[in-house]
Amino acid sequence: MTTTLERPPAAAPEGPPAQPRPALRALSGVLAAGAAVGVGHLVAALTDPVTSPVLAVGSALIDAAPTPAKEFAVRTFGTADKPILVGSVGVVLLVFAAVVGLVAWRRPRTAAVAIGLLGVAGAAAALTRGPLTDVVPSVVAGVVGVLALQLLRTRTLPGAGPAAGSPASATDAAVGRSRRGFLLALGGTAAVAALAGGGGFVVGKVRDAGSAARRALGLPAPASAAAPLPAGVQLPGMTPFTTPADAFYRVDISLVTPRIDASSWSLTVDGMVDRPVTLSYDDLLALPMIERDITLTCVSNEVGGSYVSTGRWLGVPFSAIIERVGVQAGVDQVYSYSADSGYTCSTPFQAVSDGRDAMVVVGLNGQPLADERGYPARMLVPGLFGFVSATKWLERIEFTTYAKRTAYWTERDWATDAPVLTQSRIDVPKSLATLAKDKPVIAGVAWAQHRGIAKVEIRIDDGDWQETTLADDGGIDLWRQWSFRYDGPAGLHSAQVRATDLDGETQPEERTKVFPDGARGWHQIQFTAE
Ligand SMILES: Nc1nc2c(c(=O)[nH]1)N[C@H]1C(S)=C(S)[C@@H](COP(=O)(O)O)O[C@H]1N2
Ligand SMILES: [Mo]
Repeated sequence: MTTTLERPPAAAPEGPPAQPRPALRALSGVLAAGAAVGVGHLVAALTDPVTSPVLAVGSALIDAAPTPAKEFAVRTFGTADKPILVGSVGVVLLVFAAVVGLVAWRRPRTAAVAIGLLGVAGAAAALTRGPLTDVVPSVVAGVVGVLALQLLRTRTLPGAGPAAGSPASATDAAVGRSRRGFLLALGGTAAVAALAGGGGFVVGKVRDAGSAARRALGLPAPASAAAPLPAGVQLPGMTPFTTPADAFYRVDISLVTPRIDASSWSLTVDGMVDRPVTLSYDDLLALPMIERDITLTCVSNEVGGSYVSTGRWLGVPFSAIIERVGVQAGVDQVYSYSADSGYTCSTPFQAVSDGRDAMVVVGLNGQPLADERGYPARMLVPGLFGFVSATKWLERIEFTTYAKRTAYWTERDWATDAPVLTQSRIDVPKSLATLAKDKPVIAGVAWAQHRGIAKVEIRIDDGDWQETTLADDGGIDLWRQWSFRYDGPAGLHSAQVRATDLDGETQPEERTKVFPDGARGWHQIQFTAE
């Protein structure tokens, strides 16, 4: 009896259930997903920022992509193009959410499952890099998404659009009410998305400011200071000999810059050693330091590329660490662990024990390392590409063997043994630029760390190779600037450059890709002589 009376009189069973226009449905899906991601982001900001759902998925993609699409992945993801990756994940999410919104009124259960699956995807992604607790932001996001969509959907169901032929005046008021309710719910969902997402952003900024304050503490003076630098080539547009810290190239797999608290950080040195040790930041700073100018290069540097920089590094020499722990016979690999992203790295033991300036770095260009550069400490080994030597956010060094441990990039089929290749680059003029008549100088840099540059040659059009003038030498671990006075005819020309290292090896002409052990080939530009 009561049941029949409670049924709404006219509206229900005939025809399809009422639903908002497609644009509003799609918007509902997008806003529900937005609220989900926003709340997830806030929860992550308060715990561990990289567990934010979209970032967790992006990070998992970085790890997963290289095997099927190695070069592309590293060029696109393993490098500075992180916003592209995050943006792509965002676009996919947006489209997915819009489609979910479109079907939500007809297939509410499917839609709820689909939104929930987004949370599951985020949680699964977070688990690939972190502990079980890392799933929390994504799980919360999934729940928020399902609830938000449910709320929006139920706000419109009672006759949002009058069925064809129904008496308009009777339903108009109800329609107006439910439309207002729906729009209010839409606005509320949007507000949750914006406030939570914005809150997460602000929390992140506050954390950054905190880590900057800690950093102001300063560093000890080196026991062994760097030699004075050569004067270098002074030309407008020329690459400075020392790269300013904020202009240094950056390559890593960390989607969110790690912010490590040095006061609770420590570095463990263990493995096949007599006296394993764990050093606090203060312990590390108390050891005698060396300061050296060293050029660092990435294996992903394309011919003519910019993944090469030079800095004045301050750190503890590996020789001191090796002596302190007593490395045992049979060790052939230094296996280093990053505190972030599960990143690991293989370095030949020989390269840190043959007398070169391999070190655990704490400072760059007179300042403590910046967060993106590996604060509180990182490794650096002259003569090796960064991916086999320069672990940032260093937390453990294990002396071991290649038979026992395999590094992050080795698992993704990059070379295990990767000394830097000899490379050279034309920096002035820029390609397609004009060479001024009053100062027709072509110039650039060349590097072959730990072998040294013997000569740099240039070829104009199809002419003979001519030797350029090398700037003063800073040592074999540093790049070398070169310059060349152009006295040829006016008009459009090409210039090619090639370097020869002190072992007598000249860069080969044949181009190779960066995968698996670095790009070969000659850099070439076109320019117009006035
Ligand atoms: N923890 C961590 N360290 C890392 C990496 C990384 O992805 N994670 N990338 C390496 C690579 S490939 C290079 S080339 C150098 C780059 O150092 P930079 O970003 O300070 O220039 O860092 C190395 N150290
Ligand atoms: Mo690299």
